[in-house]
Amino acid sequence: MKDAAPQPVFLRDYTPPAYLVDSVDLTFRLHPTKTRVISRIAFRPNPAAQDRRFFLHGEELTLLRAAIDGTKVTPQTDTEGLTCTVPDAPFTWEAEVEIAPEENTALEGLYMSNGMYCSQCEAEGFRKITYYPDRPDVMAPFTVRIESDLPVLLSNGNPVAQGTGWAEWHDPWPKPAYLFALVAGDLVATSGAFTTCEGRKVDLNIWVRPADHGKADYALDSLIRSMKWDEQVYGRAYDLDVFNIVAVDDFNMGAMENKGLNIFNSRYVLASPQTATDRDYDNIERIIAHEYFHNWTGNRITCRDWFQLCLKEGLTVFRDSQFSADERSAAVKRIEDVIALRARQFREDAGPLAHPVRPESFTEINNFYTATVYEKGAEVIGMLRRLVGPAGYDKALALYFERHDGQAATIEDWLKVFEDATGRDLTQFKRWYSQAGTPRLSVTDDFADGTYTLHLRQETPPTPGQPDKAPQVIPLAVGLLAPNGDEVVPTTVLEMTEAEQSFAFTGLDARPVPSILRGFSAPVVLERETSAQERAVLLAHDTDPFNKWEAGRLLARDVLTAMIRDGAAPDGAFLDALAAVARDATLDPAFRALALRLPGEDQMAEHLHALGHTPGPLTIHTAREALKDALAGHLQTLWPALYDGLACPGPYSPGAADAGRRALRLAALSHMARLDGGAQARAHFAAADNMTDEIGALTALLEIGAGTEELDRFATRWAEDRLVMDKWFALQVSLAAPENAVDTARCLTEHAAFNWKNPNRFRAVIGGLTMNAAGFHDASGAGYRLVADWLLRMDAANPQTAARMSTAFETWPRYDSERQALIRAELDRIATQAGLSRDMGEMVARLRA
Ligand code: 0A1
Ligand code: ZN
Repeated sequence: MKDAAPQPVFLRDYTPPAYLVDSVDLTFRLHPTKTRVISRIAFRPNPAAQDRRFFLHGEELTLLRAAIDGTKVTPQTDTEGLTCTVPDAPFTWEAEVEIAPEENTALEGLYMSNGMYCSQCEAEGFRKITYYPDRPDVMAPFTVRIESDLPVLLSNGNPVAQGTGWAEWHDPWPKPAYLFALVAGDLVATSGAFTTCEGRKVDLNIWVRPADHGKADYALDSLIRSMKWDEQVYGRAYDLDVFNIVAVDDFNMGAMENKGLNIFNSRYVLASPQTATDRDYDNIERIIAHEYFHNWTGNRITCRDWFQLCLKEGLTVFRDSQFSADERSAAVKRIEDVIALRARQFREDAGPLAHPVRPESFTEINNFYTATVYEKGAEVIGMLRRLVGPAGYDKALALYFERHDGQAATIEDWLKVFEDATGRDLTQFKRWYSQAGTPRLSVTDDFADGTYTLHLRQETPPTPGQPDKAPQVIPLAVGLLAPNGDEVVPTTVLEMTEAEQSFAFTGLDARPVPSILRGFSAPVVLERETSAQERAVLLAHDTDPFNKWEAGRLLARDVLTAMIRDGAAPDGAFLDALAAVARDATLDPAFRALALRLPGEDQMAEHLHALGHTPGPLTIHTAREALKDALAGHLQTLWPALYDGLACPGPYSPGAADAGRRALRLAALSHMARLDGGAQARAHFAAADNMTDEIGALTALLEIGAGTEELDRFATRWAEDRLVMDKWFALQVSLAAPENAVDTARCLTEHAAFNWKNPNRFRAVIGGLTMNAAGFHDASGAGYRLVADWLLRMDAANPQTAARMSTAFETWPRYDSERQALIRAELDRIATQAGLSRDMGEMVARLRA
């Protein structure tokens, strides 16, 4: 069975489970290579089922015994699971299996990390723990007994009893197996308590290894704020007596929302001012919130099947973005989200891996935890909210929780609550879930007799398997400014539904300057011929902070385009416009720092490709550096003033205000480094008392090709801190000069501390190289070769992490034919490797198509 090519599954083939589960009892006798898992599962035929075949998923298990209602049975097993003859009535299934957590390098199922046992079951990992109907529409209460000498033994739900060498847990809330979790280790907790609005007192614990004690305060604080926020904004209260979070060093993803027992990649839990940057703090807050919010959007209401992944992920990302916007600055959060969306999701949508927010088929579901499902999934919800308004949204969500609590739901269910709550027909809107690709919205305008008309045309380019697209519903937030910058028409939301449509604004005195797609009201690419002059008006005067920033970004993009394509000189008017923003003390420093950030090299490659150009990555890199140098020189008097004026008084605080000051100050420092050879950055590095400043100074130095000594000092100081050392590995590869990047990466893979089986370390070095666009795409093909070598090596140990990294190759269509041939050769080499995983097999097949 396993040797045949893995077959895709299709959304249209869904059938209800043959048997339902009333209860699950599990006993774990933990041992690194001989863990025993004893299961006792109460099954009952599903009246809604179409067939009665009894099949339990199971992979890499040694079945020791099985019984039905106490009578021994001998099921038929293969590499995917087992079948057995069962009664046509409720029955109890018992089985005992053996597994070897220590040998589990895939980090899926039950595995070991630094001496501790932990589990990762989403999406289909539970089948590596015991035989079970491992599908999300089978929900059951779980009771778990853990036997081990390790001091801390945790599972889902509430603690029931414990003694020396054992503990029992019970989770009363029916859940799918992907939310099961188990942790056993020598751990210490940072603890707190929270009383819910329903009066339930909840014990909160963040468990870490003893050496990391003291670094979980921010995570705990973020958790408490998330719990409060979900009560206040969504009316959702927590539903168990304890909420545990565990930090694990070896983890494939960011974190996991297992019921009552979230498991986190330690980089998203551990923080101290000395070891974590502002970005780390921000991520911790966001991801703690994300996993906590899943308790309602994912756990209490889960997905019927994995095609519905966006049901929980899009909604939960949307909710965590709302939370971050409320806790920090909404404007800055929106800009950061859009930067990330464009960098990851638009890139995905434009290449061979493009897929709808709700895919219709997959071979390996782990390959679909993507920016499209998560981030575009969240954008789709943002559009829905804009279309029905905040009150309509709140009404629909209340109905969603009321109607579907305890169920495994679908996107159809989700849209139906909006239709029922608001009376709106969402038939056309649903295309956002089924059509892949980023719509391109071209805009022209005219003005006559006081009437200003916008002419809109939408078109979504073909994507794999979808040559033709139908028009989508696009909520377009628009405001109009007078030529002097005064706002004459405040934000209105136009609803575009046709391929071509016009909207008129009457009663205007003069031709206005339009501010289109305010707040980035839809995930589309806006195409409009605009004068630099108009952009400067928007940059200076737009009341919409997103479009104010966007005007600056477009100016920068056009200046860079001219430099790359035509060899133009840096544009003086642009530098002046940016100077005005950087100088404007009425603006949030965090906003100013974002405005100073030039579009990335990858973004420029994508933009130029869309315009029909294929410049070399080195040309893009050189032009961007030249523009940064020009900016540094043009504002040379401003940088020291910003630098001196923005020092944070008092001790380090991770709050948004101080973080914004540091961001702008470090932006100033990086420009100063281009003028003083790094003198100020060296001093800054030496004096830094927090990791944000330390990394900021080091970045400024590496960007100008300096910093060797500082890198050494950093490594000596932080040798024992693996999360900080990840930064050391990543920074020097991603910021290496293009001609040195591959050698730097190769050299680091030979470093004694390059523990490649640790996903964070692997991502730091190999991922670091793929992020150095000009280095990775070096004309020699050496970057491609090195990455492919490591993908193959990692695939044999950890398919999920390897397959994820293969997306580095998704941009091949935008490069010249020599590079395309080099990439293809590497993809061919991977594809023909014997024993390739299902994960990687699917990825290379899609990449090569
Ligand atoms: N559901 C988690 C992310 C996650 C997904 C898959 C995993 O293994 C394949 C692990 C974690 C979240 O959205 O945070
Ligand atoms: Zn999630």
